[in-house]
Amino acid sequence: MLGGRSRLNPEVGPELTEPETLRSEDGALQVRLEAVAGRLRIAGREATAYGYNGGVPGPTLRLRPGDRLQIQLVNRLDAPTNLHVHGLHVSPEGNGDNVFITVAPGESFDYDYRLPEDHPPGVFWYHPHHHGTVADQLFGGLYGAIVVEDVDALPVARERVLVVSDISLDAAGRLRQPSTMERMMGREGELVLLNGQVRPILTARPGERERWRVVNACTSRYVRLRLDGQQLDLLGIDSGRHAQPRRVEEIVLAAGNRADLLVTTAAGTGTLQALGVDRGGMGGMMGGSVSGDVGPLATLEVAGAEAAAPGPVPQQRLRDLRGVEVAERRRLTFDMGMGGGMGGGMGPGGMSFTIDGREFDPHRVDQAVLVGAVEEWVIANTSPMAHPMHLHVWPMQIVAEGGRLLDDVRWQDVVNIPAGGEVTVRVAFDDFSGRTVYHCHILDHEDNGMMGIVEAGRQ
Ligand SMILES: [Cu+2]
Repeated sequence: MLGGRSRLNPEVGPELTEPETLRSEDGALQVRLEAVAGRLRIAGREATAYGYNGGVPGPTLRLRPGDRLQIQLVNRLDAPTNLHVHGLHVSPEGNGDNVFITVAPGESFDYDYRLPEDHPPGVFWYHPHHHGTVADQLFGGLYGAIVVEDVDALPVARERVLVVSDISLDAAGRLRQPSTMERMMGREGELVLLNGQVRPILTARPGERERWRVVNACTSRYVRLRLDGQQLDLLGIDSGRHAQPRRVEEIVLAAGNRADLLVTTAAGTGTLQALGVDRGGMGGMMGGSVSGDVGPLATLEVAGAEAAAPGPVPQQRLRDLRGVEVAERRRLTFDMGMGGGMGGGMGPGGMSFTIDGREFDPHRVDQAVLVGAVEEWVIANTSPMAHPMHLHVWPMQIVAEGGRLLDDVRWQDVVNIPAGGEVTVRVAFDDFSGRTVYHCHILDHEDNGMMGIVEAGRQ
């Protein structure tokens, strides 16, 4: 045995299972979510990890625009936690999507979210957001998917929710703690899971159109997904949509991104591959931080009688902020540095993780915006690693990458900012006032200070 380095021997190749689905009725969904630490089933084995309601992932919540979602979060962990509904356009105040709430061990909190009638459809997710322990709690198994359904359903044979996550478990199934270096780079788990399973099998008939809602719930890992031999059409990333589904060979998801995909099946066996993404490193000084090839994530077996051709996908209506007046322009700079600096250097290995030279301060408002304003933010990255920038509550329209204007409409709530690069986004601060955050979705970076506060106020 190799002691601490020996790993859980996963069960490989079971049939794909999906978490329990909890669906709204008559415009409302009430859910009790218990965050539990203990014995759970992961990769077909007993593990000692975290989960919501005893499962990894937690239940899938299915909503419609205009719904009210009430979640009673019960904390059965031995540390404080809370809940973030990633990507939902809901109020950040009070008992809404308020990341400043602390739910102590043994206590509970009642969240109450109201989705606007025009809330975009798509796939979203939930996970803890208690500053300082986000990476630990998410890596341990605390996440689940949220689907906001289309007003006009798309014609598909079936839908699947596919949550990609990673975790490191020792041979006894216990969580392995990350090293200082891993926290600096952003920890990546040794096991990459699909709905908590290793290389599950999916079955379909030829000619069927399936809808895959893929969530990258990894703590830091980026994934590049391919499904050779099958037809992939991308509806969009996060809550974004293309006017028409776009034929793709592969998709890249940074930590926190989701893909809404159509798969049109052809007879044979397809392998869903998760390939590597170079997200930079520490300039050769301390080795790279590449999200390496995972290999097969799932197997799709397509056999049987040919299905009837599915109906057409309706044209999607897109909002475009490129032609509107911009009320304010800002520049935000993500950086990493060795030690020193103003209040810096407190992160792993003496490294500081900053936005505009400052680490997160829960008592400081970094960006004051007006409700209803459209702003343009240039997000720059002067560090040698990529950082996926996430803004809560309001989605971002990417208008330029590296100063080059885009010729299509792209809305995301996690935007990858390449090492040494910059991306320009426009944000419409619609509907809600209050304080919330933007941060790096490599959650070790967030926990170590790469986060700022935006406050939307009324004039
Ligand atoms: Cu980062």
